[in-house]
Parts: sequence; structure tokens; C-alpha cells
Amino acid sequence: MHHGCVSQQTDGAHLPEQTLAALCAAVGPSHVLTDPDLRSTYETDWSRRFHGIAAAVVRPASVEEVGAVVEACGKVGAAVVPQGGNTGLVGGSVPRAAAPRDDRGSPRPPVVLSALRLRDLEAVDEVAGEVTVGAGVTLGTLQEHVQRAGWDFGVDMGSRDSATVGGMVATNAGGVNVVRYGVMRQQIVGSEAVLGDGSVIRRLPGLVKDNTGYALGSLMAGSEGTLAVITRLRLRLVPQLPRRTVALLAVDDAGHAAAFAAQLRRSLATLTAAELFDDDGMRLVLEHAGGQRPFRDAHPRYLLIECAAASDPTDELVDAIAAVASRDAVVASDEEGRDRLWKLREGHTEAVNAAGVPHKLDVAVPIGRIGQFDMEVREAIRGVDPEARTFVYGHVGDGNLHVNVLGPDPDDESVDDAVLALAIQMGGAVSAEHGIGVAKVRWLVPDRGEPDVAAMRAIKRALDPDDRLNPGVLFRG
Ligand code: FAD
Ligand code: S2G
Ligand code: ZN
Repeated sequence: MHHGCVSQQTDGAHLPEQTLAALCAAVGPSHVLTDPDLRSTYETDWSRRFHGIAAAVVRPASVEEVGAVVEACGKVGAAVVPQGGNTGLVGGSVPRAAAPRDDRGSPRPPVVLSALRLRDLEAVDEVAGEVTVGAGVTLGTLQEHVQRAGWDFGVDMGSRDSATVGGMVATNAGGVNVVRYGVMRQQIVGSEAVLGDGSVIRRLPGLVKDNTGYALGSLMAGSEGTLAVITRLRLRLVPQLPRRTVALLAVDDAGHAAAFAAQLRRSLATLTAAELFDDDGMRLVLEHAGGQRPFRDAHPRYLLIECAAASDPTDELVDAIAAVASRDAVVASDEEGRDRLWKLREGHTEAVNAAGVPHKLDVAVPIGRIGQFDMEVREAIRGVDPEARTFVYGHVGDGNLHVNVLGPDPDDESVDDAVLALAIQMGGAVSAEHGIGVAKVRWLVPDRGEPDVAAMRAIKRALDPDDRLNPGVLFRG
């Protein structure tokens, strides 16, 4: 197996030798991968739906090395695909299936720039309740780091062991605690990033108030690798809440789940999560991962509620549940019991993925229309493909549902179109937290309208005039 400065490219256009040499000089030969075997894990996304060929995978270890890589690629017009943990679900982190071509028509595969070696972990700033970390630090590593210092981080999600904080900002990740702490954008108090021309934009002192012009860090949130390569983040921390209790309520339908979640949010200051799933999903998770049904009977929908506080929140949660008309409820305050209930929800992604290549639609709808959407989306899918298997689960507290469909051919998007059109029709969004990537480019204008997308394109042209960074993501190339 080879890597390094003599190209081992056997399946696409080579990078010019002087570019490879410049990349090796920037990051060292062992971090320039051209051999197809070494590149492969960086070229296919987590869901296995998106794949492309990279001219090389390059792994810089500092902002200076990122700048040198971006400049070297810019000199020969090679596109750059920034990549973190490669857990994104809309195809934005891997080379496009159709490699861009140069003016002679020959394929110009991009360079995948992996942020995984940007792993600095600065000491927690105890007074400010903030921390500065490299973009390649995983969510799990960040959580351990700040918990050791007696703090916690406000965003949590099932991909914590691989998703990186740079990728989480780039996709403006949400996760299970949005209902208490907001999305990734709201955790940023400073950022450093490299623009397409290799220049560095940096604001890291961690000032909670800083009205000195445009908030470039916020602009990075949701930019999906198209505006800059994020190299470092300064993040706000939240108090560590050691006492946790989880309740699982059996409910009649998604509308009741949304109404109960709103009622419990009002009555429980300690509420940190409100998640929905259906019985088909629970059955699939139990078939895939094993485990016991929490209730004797099957029920149409389930609402998982978590409360967290410095002192035991169990009593107030039990009292609040008594005030909502659920069919049945179980409560767990011990770690093993809580994990067992969470696994029924967090096990969905893996269980669906194990059952086939899913069509994954991550949509937001006004919370008051969740019940109507849950009913109509199932009808719409049945109308397109009566054999399809539909699983609806997600963050009901924030109006974000994950509609996963098994059955239709991966390339047949008629089900995707039906679901996304319904979300727009109901005043929702075609992506709540996973982003647009390449998967939903053609839905950006129907969802946001021409003027909004024209303004986004103007920002993209201003910051990346040569369309070097992640071309094909967010906008048609
Ligand atoms: P990647 O997948 O590597 O990249 C994602 C996008 O960000 C790409 O467009 C890429 O170009 C860009 N990017 C990555 N790093 C950088 C960087 N340093 N600078 C600039 N651009 C960059 N998402 C949620 O929001 N909520 C969930 O609850 C959730 N649960 C998940 C559960 C599972 C099991 C899995 C597999 C995924 C889940 N996701 C969830 C999706 C995914 O984890 C998030 O989108 C995550 O933020 C992606 O981070 P990453 O480091 O893997 O980024
Ligand atoms: C979740 C993960 C990806 C998916 O479980 O909250 O964001 O759609 C999702 O399964
Ligand atoms: Zn989610």
C-alpha cells in the first residue's frame, strides 16, 4: 500500500506532480493519500447513498497547513471537499458522483481535506464557561473534556463518537437537547476558518457580546463546507446536570405527542429532551438490537421525555405526566433504565440502515401541525409506493421529524419529492438539521424562494469567487 507524493491514482485524473509535492510539503507525505484503498473510507458517506472519487485525501494538522493545502489546490483549480467525521447524511462530505471536468473535458476529481487532525483541546475557561477546540475534535471527546472540568456541552446526538465540532457547525447540527439549549449556531462564541483563497478569518477571544460587524462565525453555521474550512471553534458551555430521569409515554398519535411535549415544556423547567417514535420503529430497533418492549401492548406512538437537574427531577416529572392524558407511561431514573429507554429512540438510525438503504428526509414543520403532517406524510408515501416501509421519528419538541423510507430504489426520488413537497406545503423546511448537501439542492429554491437563494449565492461568490469549496453542495454547480 502506498501513500505520499508519487500519485497512486489509478481511477481518475492525476493531480499535477507539483501540486502533490506542494501538498506533501504542507502536511507531510504520510498525510497525502492517493492510493484508492487508503482513500476509500473518505469517499463514501455514512448512509452509503453517496460516493465519489478524490484526487487525493489530505490531512492537515494546523490552520497554517490548511491554508497551504487550500492555496496549493487553488493554484491548479482543484476543488476542496472539507470533511470531518463523515457522518453527514446529505452527501456533502464526499466527492460528487459526477466529478467536475476541466475545460478540456477531462475529470477533475476534488481533494478531500480531512479536518480530523485538527484536534487541539484548550483548557476550559472556567470564568467564561467556554472552551476553544480544533474543528476535528469529536463531540464525544469534547463532552468528556468539559465534563472533567465540571461543565457540559449543549448539543448531543447519536453520532457523538464520530461527528466533529467543525462538521457540526458546518451543518448547524441539532440533536436531542435543542429544546433546552438550541442548535449548534447558538453554541458558537468564536471561530477560525480558512477561506478559498487561503486567507484566515479568526475571532476567538470568546466575547459573549461582540457587535463589531458581521458575525462570521454564525455565517459558518450551516455553510456545509461551501464558504470556508472551519479550523477552530470557541464554544459556550452549560452547567453539568447530574440527576437525570427519563419517561416514555404511550400516546394515541403524533399530534398528542406534540401537544404533551409543549405542555411538559411549560410545566418542567428541567426538561432537556422530547423525542417521538412509532411502533414500527420500536419493533425494528428491538429486532435489530434486541431488548424488551417497555409496555405489554403496542401503542401507535411513543413520546420520550428527559429531565435533568442538580437534584433528582423524578417527582416533578411524575407529577407533570399525571396531568397529560397518555395511554401509559414508564419512568426510569437509574442509568440502566434510562439507557434502555433512550436506546429505543437512538437505535433507529442504525436499525433502519441495517434494513436497507433508506431515503432519509429530515424535515421541520410548525409544531402545531406535526399530527397532521405525520398522518398526511404516510398517505403521500403510500400513494407513491404502497410497498414502502415508513418510519417517522425525531425531535418533536422542535418540530423536527426524520421520515425514513425503505423500499424505493435509492435513485428513485419520487418518495423524497412527496415528503419534501408536503413539508413546504405545511409551512415547514426541507431540512431541519442535516442540511441540504447535494441531496436537496433542487429543493432550495422551492423552499426558500429565488430572492433568498440569490442572496446566498452572492455571499458564496463573495467568499469563494472561484467556487473552490465544495462545489455542488447547496447550489447546482
Ligand atoms: P461531515 O459528515 O464530515 O461533513 C458534513 C458537512 O460539513 C459537509 O458538507 C462537509 O463539507 C462539512 N464540513 C465538515 N467539517 C468541516 C470543516 N471543518 N469546515 C467546513 N466544513 C466542514 N445530525 C443532527 O443534526 N442531529 C442528530 O441528532 C443527528 N444524529 C445522527 C445520528 C447518526 C447515527 C448519524 C450517522 C448521523 C447523525 N446526524 C445528526 C448527522 C451528522 O452526525 C451531523 O450532520 C454532523 O454534524 C456531521 O458532522 P461530521 O463531522 O461527521 O461532518
Ligand atoms: C436522529 C439521525 C439520522 C437519521 O436520529 O436524530 O438526526 O435520520 C437523526 O436517522
Ligand atoms: Zn436528528
